Amino acid sequence: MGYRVAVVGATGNVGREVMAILAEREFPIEEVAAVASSRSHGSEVEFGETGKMLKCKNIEHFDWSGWDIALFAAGSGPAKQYAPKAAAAGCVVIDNSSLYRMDPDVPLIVPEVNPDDIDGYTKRNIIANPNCSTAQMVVALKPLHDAATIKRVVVSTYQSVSGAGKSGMDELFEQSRAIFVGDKPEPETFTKQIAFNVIPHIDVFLDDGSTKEEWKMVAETKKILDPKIKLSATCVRVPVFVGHSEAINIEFENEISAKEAQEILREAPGIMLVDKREDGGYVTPVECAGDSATYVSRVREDPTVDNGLVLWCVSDNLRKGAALNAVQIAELLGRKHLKKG
Ligand code: 11C
Repeated sequence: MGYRVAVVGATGNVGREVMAILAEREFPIEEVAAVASSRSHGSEVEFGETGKMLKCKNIEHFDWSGWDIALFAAGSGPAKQYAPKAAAAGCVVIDNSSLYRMDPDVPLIVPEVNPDDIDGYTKRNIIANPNCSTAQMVVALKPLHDAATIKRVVVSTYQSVSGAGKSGMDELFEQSRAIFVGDKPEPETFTKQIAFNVIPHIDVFLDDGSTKEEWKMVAETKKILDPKIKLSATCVRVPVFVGHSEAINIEFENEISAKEAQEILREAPGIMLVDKREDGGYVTPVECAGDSATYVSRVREDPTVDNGLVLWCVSDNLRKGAALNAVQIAELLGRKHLKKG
């Protein structure tokens, strides 16, 4: 016996990945619906690589009653309009947008980090999925925090264009092509040229000079991992199609050596340690794309602070940063609360 699962935003980058991961992980499904805006009405999406084609249902007329779980990957607008309707009809919403993340009545979950927080989902029948750059970072930080208590984190991100959706990927491709053929690259999705460039700006600017992406990393880490952790982030868009990278400096309360950290990370759930201290003995985004793990490389001590470590963390932002984490939340929900069969 399985679940009736609706995937909302099924035609987008993350929605397609949700379909692929549900199929790949053999999530127990009785029925799956591809739900999308009226723009995608009539189009078809494949359920993973099963060959099973699903005709998109129009979200405006979708009847949520009888559906167990809705995985929303459609952005804040549809989440605001339709998630409460789905939740009121008894369908548990797992939302990938930023809309509900900081709502005290909505658990914000990374299953490897704070699985028990999911128990609070009944207050609104909504569970939030974190921002991609936060998700991979907290997976790496959690086991180290358990071992030596993190005081402060300074993180610089190198975020791929797929974080900005299909239009971001198209823009990188088109600008690269334009430069090769001698045309002028026109920025549209991004504020400046992204091909052969980097842009220190993701999401809107806030009054204090930081960006919302940077604020999200601070606020979400506190909610998921520990409100006492101080964090400073600089988020940068780079000309990579898939895979976010992060250089993370960590200051601990207690002593921890690089070797101890490597041993801890080698055993940690969701982490793949690739740290050979030789040419190529680390992971880059190209190798992590399409993979489920959060990779950690270049673990070393930072002698400029007491109990400091530095590491490099890479993950597929569409998977652990979005679709995979959402499906893992659905699995956790099934195990803890919505048992079937
Ligand atoms: C990016 N991290 O790379 C963003 C995308 O809050 O879910 C995801 C935004 C979010 O542009």
